[in-house]
Amino acid sequence: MPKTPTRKSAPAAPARAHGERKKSSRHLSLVDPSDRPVAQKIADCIAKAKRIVILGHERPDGDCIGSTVALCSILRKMGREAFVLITDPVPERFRFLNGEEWFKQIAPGETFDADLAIVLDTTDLDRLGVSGRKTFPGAAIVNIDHHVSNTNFGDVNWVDPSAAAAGELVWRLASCCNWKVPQLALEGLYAALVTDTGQFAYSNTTPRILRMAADLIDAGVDPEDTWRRIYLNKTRDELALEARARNSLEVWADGAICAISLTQRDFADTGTGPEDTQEFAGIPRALSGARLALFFYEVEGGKATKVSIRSIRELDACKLAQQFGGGGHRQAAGCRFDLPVKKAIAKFRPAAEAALNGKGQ
Ligand SMILES: [Mn+2]
Repeated sequence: MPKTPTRKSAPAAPARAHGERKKSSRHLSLVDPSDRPVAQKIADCIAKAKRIVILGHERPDGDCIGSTVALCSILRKMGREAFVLITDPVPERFRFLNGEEWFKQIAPGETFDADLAIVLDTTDLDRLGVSGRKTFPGAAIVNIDHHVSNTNFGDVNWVDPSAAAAGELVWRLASCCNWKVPQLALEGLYAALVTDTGQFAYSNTTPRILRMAADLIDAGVDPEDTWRRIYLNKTRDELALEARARNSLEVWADGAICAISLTQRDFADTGTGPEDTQEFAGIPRALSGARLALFFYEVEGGKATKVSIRSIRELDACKLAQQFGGGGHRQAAGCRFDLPVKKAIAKFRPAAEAALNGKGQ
């Protein structure tokens, strides 16, 4: 008979009154001495700057919003003039991070006056969604990222693919520099972790990240509340879009590749948009035996198609994406075609099938 681990039921924790915070462990177990040289360089850049702008990638996700809000609120707590620059609106489910007064919406071509730009969670300046380098002329660039395909575009670069999220790097930076982390920043960092690890499920769910999550909860983050706001906050339209996505399912290569797709029509009929699809890459991934999971969706009124790629450990999704000018992580990557969805699929499919056999890898 298999041994069943005995589990003592813990006494129920006393309910914590809303707003009551434990502040015991804001300075944490995560100070890594090898982070010190780069953390010092970044702190020097921040100390010299008068006006700081923080940016993340286009189509912002939980890590992007969470880590930029967190860093902005940390810098503001230090009395610095800092803003988060965005082109795409903050998705509804991340608005509880309520840093909106610091968000500056900026149109492509517009410039912003700052002497330091800190870019988080972004592989290259083309992914900013703004007009890249021209957006902040004259500003020095600090590049903090965890994507393996990062192009080291900054004057100071901290690219650590072993980090689960850009939020982890912000936390390690704050820990190294002994900065105070306000409540909003704690919540932003937790949102960054929970989203980029797939709710602590993906291969980037390291002991370090779980310790960090524990520190954040210790410091006052309510995990259930955060999870509800992010994941249980869908509209009927979004669920209708999800039904369409599930209906579109195709299986190729004897079940090794599972793909879903959405057209402009699907978005128009359900009153939704590509920003409502952030978890959809997980749908084809759930098929038993799928080694590559693909999600194709039309953007820009159907003129272009984006592809989200998820892979098992043995396959390199990033290399597959790079064949089409994209990038990302080993098991989660993406690319884009200037084609409607059907044509994009026709172009991408042979490369996906070849990748199964280790070609182009
Ligand atoms: Mn990220």
